[in-house]
Amino acid sequence: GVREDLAARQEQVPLATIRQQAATQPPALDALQALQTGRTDTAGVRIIAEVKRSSPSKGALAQIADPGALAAAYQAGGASVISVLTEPRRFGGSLDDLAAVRAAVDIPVLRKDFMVEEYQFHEARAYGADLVLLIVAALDDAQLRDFLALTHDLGMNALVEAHTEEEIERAVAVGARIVGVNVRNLKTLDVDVNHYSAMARHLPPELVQVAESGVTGPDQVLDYARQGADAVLVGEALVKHGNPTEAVRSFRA
Ligand code: IGP
Repeated sequence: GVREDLAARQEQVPLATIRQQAATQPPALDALQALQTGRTDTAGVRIIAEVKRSSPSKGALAQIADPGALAAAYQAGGASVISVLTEPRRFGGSLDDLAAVRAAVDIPVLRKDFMVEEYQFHEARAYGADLVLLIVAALDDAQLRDFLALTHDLGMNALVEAHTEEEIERAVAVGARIVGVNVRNLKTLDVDVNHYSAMARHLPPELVQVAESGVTGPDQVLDYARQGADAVLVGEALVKHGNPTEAVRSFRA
């Protein structure tokens, strides 16, 4: 799994080397600012557009020959942030995908993976990420705190992902600035878009609020925006759409 893959990479590129590579990158872009909205203006909702080849629930979603071109097309449609799955086993992603996307866009890029060790944060930065994912359910409070501090030390931001009220509280308690509510239950993989409204009221207004998963079209984006989401993360619906620029544009309208 994730740990074995990580151990193999660390053997090839030791922590000291990857840290050095991270240090030679241009500074991370400000994803926090890119995702902040006026909130009363639902038309201002930001789109985090995802490069997603496959998923555990649906299998292969799309043949993505050129992830950089896809990301550039998302940016042309008005995406605020690009999310790139780098997890290889269940999502078909890679760090090469991250590097390709980084080279193709000049908006913030999210490394979407299961972050469980310090090494991965330096690696994210070395490959040009501006933002990383922290899944509350997968980390204890000490890890959340340490990883958030490390993320900020590296000049990046974290999208801290929660699914339950308790997880939202933990995210807030450790000082998350950007909190995502994933309406997909990661244990059952069930998607329930109505789950967002139940959770949204527990999100402090000063934090950037992100609705994740389950968007099939512009109506769902609007629905999340009306419930206070500053940004909406969309994967499947965008990779399956034939025209990614038009897709993002239509989701913002
Ligand atoms: C995107 P969708 O339903 O638009 O394809 O979902 C995104 O929310 C989903 O990819 C995701 C995810 C995750 C994937 C959210 N959190 C954590 C892997 C790990």
